[in-house]
Amino acid sequence: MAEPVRFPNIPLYEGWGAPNRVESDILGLELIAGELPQDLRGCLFRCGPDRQFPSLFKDDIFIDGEGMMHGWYFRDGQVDYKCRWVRNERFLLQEKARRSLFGRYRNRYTNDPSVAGKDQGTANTSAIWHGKKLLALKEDSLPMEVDPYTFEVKGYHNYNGKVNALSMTAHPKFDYAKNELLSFSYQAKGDATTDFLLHVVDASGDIVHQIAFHMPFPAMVHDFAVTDTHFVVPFFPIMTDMEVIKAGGPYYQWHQDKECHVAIVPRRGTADQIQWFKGPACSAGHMMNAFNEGSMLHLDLCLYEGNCFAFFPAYDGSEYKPCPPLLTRMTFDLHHPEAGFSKRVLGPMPSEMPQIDERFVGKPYRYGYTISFAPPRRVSQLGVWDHQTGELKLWNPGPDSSIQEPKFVPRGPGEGNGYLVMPVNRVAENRSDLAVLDAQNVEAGPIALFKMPIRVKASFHGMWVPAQTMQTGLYNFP
Ligand code: V55
Ligand code: FE
Repeated sequence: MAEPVRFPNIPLYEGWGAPNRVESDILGLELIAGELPQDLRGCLFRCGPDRQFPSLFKDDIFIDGEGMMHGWYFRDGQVDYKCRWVRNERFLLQEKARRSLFGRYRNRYTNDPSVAGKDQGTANTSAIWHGKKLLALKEDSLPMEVDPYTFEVKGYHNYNGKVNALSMTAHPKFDYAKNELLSFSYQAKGDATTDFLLHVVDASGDIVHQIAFHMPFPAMVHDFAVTDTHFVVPFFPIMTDMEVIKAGGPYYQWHQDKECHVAIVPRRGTADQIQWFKGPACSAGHMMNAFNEGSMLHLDLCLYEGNCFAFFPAYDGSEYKPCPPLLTRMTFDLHHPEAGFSKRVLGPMPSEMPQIDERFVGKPYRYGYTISFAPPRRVSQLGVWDHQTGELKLWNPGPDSSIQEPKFVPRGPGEGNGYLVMPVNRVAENRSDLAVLDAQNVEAGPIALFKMPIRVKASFHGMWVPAQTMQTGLYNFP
């Protein structure tokens, strides 16, 4: 007999954060405002965590939880929705046991002894389409291939054994012009290792170039950036201590007295060409974009002047100091790595989950799209940053509402010419909407708004895949 399922009363599980645990199929979402643009055909894939069963510990954290895949299929003039758990080894073991068997976030030393040596990956962070495969991503594991229409698990994708790593990031970057995927692996040989690999993956899904080196410390590397010519990899002082995790502690700790290190290297370069830039401790989860300007390289990121993860404590027990994510431009002079880097805050509105018109990944660009926190910060708005004018335009989704990460969908030639598609949290109604906006006129509100009778609790990241791409595997944006 299994124990009854009881979720603890913790703030994380209150209101919108309550575990959802429901798989859904909705054929034809209700269109409650506007019209669906005729040229918007394809699928928005997203992935996020939910809780299959109550955590083994009472202090669960936001980024843990079993992966749930979401798909909004824009087809036949309607939008269909599907969500399914990623039925990986962890999920199936727990399903059988009717309880959680895996412990603290990434800490295998806190797992139930019955699952020693089993795969603890959650596949809960993003979904991408590349090399004719739909992949559910989690930075501590290899990409998990799932069926694009049923989300049935097909197994880990190891690039024909060429990946040389136990894990790959959930934040790869697309170079649509070359149909290349740029990716990386950190702690690539296991817990607390400093092994790092950069990968160039071609259109067929083959790894064609790698750069292997060691991080300055066993860092968390959630995201990175690329320019047309270079990889840019920040190592912030959030790191893993083997002794701490063996004792059952947190997988990551914040080290305010260590420096951040940024590695910059040509995309087809070698480890001996890496240039290192250093600066005082700060951190970021997410990068907006990076680009070259002569010998200068600019990196735009949602920067915290402190610890970006409140739930990963300081190593010395010092108190967490709140700091807002501010969109910041870091500038590196490739002729003077010894000079470190400069920082310029691009605007006062705290913002996260930065997105761009991905046709401009690595290039000088004008527009950025974020979840922005205008006061009162309880709710969020869509932010559209214009780096040319310095202007920030906002769309307020309405009372007791907030948005999830907006994805840009190209419509025609020219940067910013496209749609923004995002789930909207109708918090008071405990359900979601799916909004489609014109990226060039967000203040007008949605051009199509679909009502969802259910709640899409949290999906971190995802991707828009045009209908044609799902047939050919290739991206061919205007
Ligand atoms: C993040 C998210 C993760 C993770 C590590 O947003 C960092 C940052 C959803 O999983 O495992
Ligand atoms: Fe992320």
